[in-house]
Amino acid sequence: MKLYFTPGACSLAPHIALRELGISCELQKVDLATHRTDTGEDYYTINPKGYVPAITLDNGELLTEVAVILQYLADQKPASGLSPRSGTMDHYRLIEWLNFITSEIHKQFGPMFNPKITPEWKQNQMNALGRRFDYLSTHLNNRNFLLGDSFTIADAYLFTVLSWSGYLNMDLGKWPRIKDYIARVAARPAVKEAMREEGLIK
Ligand SMILES: N[C@@H](CCC(=O)N[C@@H](CS)C(=O)NCC(=O)O)C(=O)O
Repeated sequence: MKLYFTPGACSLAPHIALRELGISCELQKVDLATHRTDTGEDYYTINPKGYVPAITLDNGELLTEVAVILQYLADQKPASGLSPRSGTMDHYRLIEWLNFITSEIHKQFGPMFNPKITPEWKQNQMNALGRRFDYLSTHLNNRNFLLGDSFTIADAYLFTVLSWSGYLNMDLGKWPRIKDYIARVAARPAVKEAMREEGLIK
């Protein structure tokens, strides 16, 4: 298996999941500015969507979309508990979170990295994210992780997108529970390993 990633991008979520699951996987870095891998390949020839993450499976198939890759990885080690058993209410909750993170948080962050963003647009995005953070903060009131006491693939994804608040110098002071959550996930050995490997921490 090979994971195509860009340091600190949403591909960090499957990278964390791989580490948490103890699945060995080749890593291939992609430069999103040039859409070339660090071995010089045109990334569009590998993933026509042009974005990370993508994984190539041992049978040569390509799988994309963070939320789907995460579920695929967790299904390789069902006993890990990184995803509740299919058909249970907890599993639907997990999917509910994955969809919320991808559409309501991940994609609201995107424009914040656009160098052409206007102050008004930025404020709009910040307001939208702020409403999501309010919701998250209430949810995390009495829980260590999204589904309760156990870390799941949804936490790998949520942590990854929330970590972008650091690069953007966003003030999370209004949401201390979110700051605590980020610190809690960041302290996990597998998360540290993945971040170290991507050169995000020493
Ligand atoms: N729908 C995709 C979105 C992935 C995505 O937004 N990837 C970003 C990095 S976080 C990217 O590669 N952007 C560069 C591009 O679109 O060319 C998913 O959920 O995997």
